[in-house]
Amino acid sequence: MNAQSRPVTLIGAPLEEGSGRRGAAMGPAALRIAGVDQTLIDLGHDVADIGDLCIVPAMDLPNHPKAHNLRIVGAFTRALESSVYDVAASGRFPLILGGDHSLSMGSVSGMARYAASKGRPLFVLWLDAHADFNSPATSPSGNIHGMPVAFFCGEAEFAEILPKDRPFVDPRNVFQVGIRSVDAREREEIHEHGVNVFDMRAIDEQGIGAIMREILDAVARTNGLLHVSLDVDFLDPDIAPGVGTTVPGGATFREAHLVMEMLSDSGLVSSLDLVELNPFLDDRGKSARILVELTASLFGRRIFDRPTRAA
Ligand code: HAR
Ligand code: MN
Ligand code: MN
Ligand code: MN
Repeated sequence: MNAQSRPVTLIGAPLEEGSGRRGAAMGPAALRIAGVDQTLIDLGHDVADIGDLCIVPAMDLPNHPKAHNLRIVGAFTRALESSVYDVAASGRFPLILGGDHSLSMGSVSGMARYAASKGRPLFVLWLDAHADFNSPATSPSGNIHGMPVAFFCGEAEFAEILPKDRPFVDPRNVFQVGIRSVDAREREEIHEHGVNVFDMRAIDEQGIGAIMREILDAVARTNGLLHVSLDVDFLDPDIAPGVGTTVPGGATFREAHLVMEMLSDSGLVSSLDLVELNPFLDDRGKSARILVELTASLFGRRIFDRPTRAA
């Protein structure tokens, strides 16, 4: 067993302005109430909680007609980019408590800068119903939480949020799993840029275990770092209703659980986002608790240990 062994720093990102509705700003509080810190401590980890980011809107950014609340999302992006980079550079594991998925513009950009400083490639595992590869030009909604992947791959530059010469993620190092809702122009962009997509059909046909082995082998082969971004709507809405954008036919608890166990065994994960939890829509804390359960599996909770797989 090779659980993530670095000390963990929790970073709260109470951001909801990237989504089309209110409520995700309560996500960090709900995850703390569900016991994310104590769960990791009980597993033997050193855990620090630096609290919630507190931002003021970035007034140097424009009001963009096709990127709603750009000044707030942009300010969170800057704050998270630097906070995540600093935490990783201090030898700790950044665990970001969201907040809507636009926060990954900052968290992944921070990890991309950290990986570049180490001369290692950054891979991203995107566990989501949505591909989040829109840009203001392609988005049907103008909601920035549908754009973060295009942003950190350098494909959606809509203002001077971060320096344009920052390290980007190679779209071919992005692995999206659980996808079942993609917009027409977004689909073209994904193909054009070589993002690796495992949609629900791929999970049904190949099984989640085979898909995860393929992804983990790609990361291990190149000595990469792996950032995991877990959107609540990756899960089926029956088990995780606390999210604004439910899509039927999502991952089961068992599939998500195996993803986390295999990630844990790999020892390759460098950082984690827990995003899109909307406690206002949840059913008595059910979705918050599932996120904490899955996080525990990533950090080494086991039913029984397994013999390590032959190389
Ligand atoms: N694709 C749609 C849009 O761009 C919906 C995006 C919803 N995104 C999330 N995160 N909920 O995955 O508006
Ligand atoms: Mn998402
Ligand atoms: Mn989603
Ligand atoms: Mn393009």
